[in-house]
Amino acid sequence: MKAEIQKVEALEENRFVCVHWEDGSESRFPCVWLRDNCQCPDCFLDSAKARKLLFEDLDVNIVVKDVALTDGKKISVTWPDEHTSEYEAEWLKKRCFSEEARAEMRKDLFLPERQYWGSDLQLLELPFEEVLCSDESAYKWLCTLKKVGIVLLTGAPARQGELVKLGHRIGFLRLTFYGPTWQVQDKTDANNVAYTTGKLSFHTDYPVMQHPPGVQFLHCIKQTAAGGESEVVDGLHVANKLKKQNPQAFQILSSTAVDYTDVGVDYCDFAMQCKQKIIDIDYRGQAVRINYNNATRDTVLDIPAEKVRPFYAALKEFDDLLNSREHKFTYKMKPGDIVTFDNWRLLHGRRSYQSGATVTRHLEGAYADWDVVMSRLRILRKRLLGRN
Ligand code: OGA
Ligand code: NM2
Ligand code: ZN
Ligand code: ZN
Repeated sequence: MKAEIQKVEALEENRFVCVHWEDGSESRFPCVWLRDNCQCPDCFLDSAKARKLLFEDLDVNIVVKDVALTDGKKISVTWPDEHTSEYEAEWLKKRCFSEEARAEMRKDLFLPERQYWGSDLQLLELPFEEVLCSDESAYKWLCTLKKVGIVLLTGAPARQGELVKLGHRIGFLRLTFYGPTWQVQDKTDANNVAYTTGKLSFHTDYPVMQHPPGVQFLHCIKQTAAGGESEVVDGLHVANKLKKQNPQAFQILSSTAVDYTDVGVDYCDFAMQCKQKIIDIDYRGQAVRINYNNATRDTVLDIPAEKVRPFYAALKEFDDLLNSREHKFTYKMKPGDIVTFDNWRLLHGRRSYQSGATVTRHLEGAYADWDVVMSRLRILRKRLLGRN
């Protein structure tokens, strides 16, 4: 981006600074924001890229005393107390308050674009080893994970401990009561339905946490001959469909707080309780996260009796849509496969399989937080494309 300033002036009783760009467009910057974001060493700690200026020292009614253009690349502002601030053209352009500039910045920072899918999913496969050693591959992995919600890594050694390497690749894994990583296999006195040979219907993991893990990794170490197939569905896509098809059901699922419970011992003893909406929505009413695990949904249901059946009916509609042939994608993991997916967006399940005298199926699982994954994605992007 090459931003050049043609002219700068103070407007509206010096409460705004207006920058006229060479392409004829203009940006208006409120003075209080400019003063707040002075980049001088007194106001800003460059080594931490953080504000030193204290809020109690900020006058929210501040106006500029003087503003001037220093070549085409910088503006200089003098404040009533003679403090001066300099702002670079490119820095200002990115922070322009116009709707378009803010949308652009939002896109850059959060990559909100989603590609919805159903049974037609084109599941991206990347070699595990490449993701570990090549920045291009790791970047492609994380971008697709964000946009599509699922990526399959292939060819990993079929042994425990490989997910820890993936954790190091992004930064670190998310510890939960099931341990830093956890072993999905048939266990006696299982402390979770996942640790049996039973079918797992579509669910998100850990809705019993206030902040459920954003990303899940499942590494197939051993696969059973019959059964044990995996299923995934794009939960946000299906939630959008439900909203169109049955707005009332969507309204119920996005406003009813459902109790979840998980009590037991694993990494240590735990007694988890949480209230979650099955469909979380943002301020515009858009579905942003699914919190649904039928196994850990509590017997306690803290809603008035007359709302109970309508709630179940709404959930049935959603569940039916999730399970419809056009929405779900089925595959079977092979030893060495690592499926990585967005646990806020996808629901996943597995078909039942036969129990045996010895372990016939073994997956190692782990969680990561979206904050950590997005942080790694931004660093890789900067390294590869030279932009933030
Ligand atoms: C789980 C899970 C999937 C599988 O452990 O939560 O969804 O294929 N496992 O066993
Ligand atoms: N495991 C697989 O919500 C859940 O209980 C999901 C979690 C046991 C770590 C299962
Ligand atoms: Zn300053
Ligand atoms: Zn699961």
